[in-house]
Amino acid sequence: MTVAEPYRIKSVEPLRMSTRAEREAAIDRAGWNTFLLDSDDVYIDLLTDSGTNAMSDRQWSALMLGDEAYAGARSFYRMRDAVRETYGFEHMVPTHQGRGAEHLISKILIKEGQYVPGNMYFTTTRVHQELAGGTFVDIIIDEAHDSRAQHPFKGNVDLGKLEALIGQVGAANIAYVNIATTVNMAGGQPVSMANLRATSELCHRNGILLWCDATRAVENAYFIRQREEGYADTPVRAILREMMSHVDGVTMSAKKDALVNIGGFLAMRDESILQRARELVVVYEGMPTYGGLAGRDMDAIAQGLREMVDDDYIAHRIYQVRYLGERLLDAGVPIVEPIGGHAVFLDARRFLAHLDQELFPAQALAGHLYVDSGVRSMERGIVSAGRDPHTGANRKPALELVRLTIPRRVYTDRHLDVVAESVIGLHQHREDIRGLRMVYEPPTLRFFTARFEPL
Ligand code: PM9
Repeated sequence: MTVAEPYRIKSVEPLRMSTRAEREAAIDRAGWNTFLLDSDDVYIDLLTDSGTNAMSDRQWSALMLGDEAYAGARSFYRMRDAVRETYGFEHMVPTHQGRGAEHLISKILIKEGQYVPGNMYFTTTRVHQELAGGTFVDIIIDEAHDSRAQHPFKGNVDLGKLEALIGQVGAANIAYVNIATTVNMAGGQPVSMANLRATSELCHRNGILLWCDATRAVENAYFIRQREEGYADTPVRAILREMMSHVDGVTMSAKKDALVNIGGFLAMRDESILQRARELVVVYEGMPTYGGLAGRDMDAIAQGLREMVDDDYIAHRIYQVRYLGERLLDAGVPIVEPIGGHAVFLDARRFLAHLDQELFPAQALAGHLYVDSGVRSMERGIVSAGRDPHTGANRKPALELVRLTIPRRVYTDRHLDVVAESVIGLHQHREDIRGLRMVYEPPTLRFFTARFEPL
């Protein structure tokens, strides 16, 4: 059944079309890194769903209510109340974006030498854990590393892996367990409620805190409604509250689920963690009542938090991602299955089977997609995985992906048809695509600014 947009368009932003010659020059200038392209040179921007959302008329109105007082702004209390209502956490500290919250929680909970298990790494999350002296350990189920495995909850924690780690290093050496919902690097794959509950029981039985990356938890809640027995008639807002009842706190990038362009927060139940967060936020972000955000940003978030749990909104959001994924699957293009919540992930290993992973197949494919049609995507493979901080060797993830990320409420299905046609065309001529050589590599989070040359 077709699911139409549950909104209509009130304001539009013109898009610039470019020629192939212009795009060839632009990708060379950008060192074959789509992060380094200018927005003006991009036609359809599927780099990320982060901060690229279209706000509603109510959010734009909420901006005008922003209280820009340095301390104790009304906007802070409205955001705190919306966090209490949607997630159920008593305490909240705003941050400029998600990694600000990751920085704070890593500093608060990690002692040098401790382990931080999680259901697959995320780039910024892991770097903050490592900078705080921790070591990330992957405890996601094996199916998550296989783009073809059909599992309804590929984001699930493998409880056996977590138990084995606790047995091996001892609960005291585990700083906390961090569970992501949905799992970005696995292809936007959800965690089931049963798995969240069981992980929570295992952690708490061993006196270990369970933290959650709630960046895309609403999308996860919708998958629970669709796929997990007993939730078909439960509103997404109630599923989200139940999910959050199993964890001790969250880091959140409001730039995704919360339908805004900037912002984040750390939320929790425990007052002593709140106290530490308030002490640190003034050093790194700003006062505990603004944490790097303007009052108007906090008001836009407060309104976005209420819109994100609207059942019609989230049903259409997931439908639109599936629409693109199914077009590609029908044409035989290899993608991560099941289709995820925020993006369709091309499997560059199978797409470009003639290229070794050291030749950066996903990075090359993202570059060629841009040259072909002006569509900007993102590498999520060997470049994103970076190097092991202890050995200096390249990490070689099983998943070598190109992410076609759909911003919320921004593009129509016709835009996605253009994307699909370009990807399908490239797939038909895939043998022509050659690898890349990295010519500049920054020390951390290299995918943002590394430069490449075609071989
Ligand atoms: N995610 C994304 O495009 C933005 C930049 S990183 C390539 O997917 C999770 C699951 C994220 C995330 C950002 C952050 C950090 C934390 N967790 O970007 O700092 O997907 O707001 O959030 C990006 P911030």
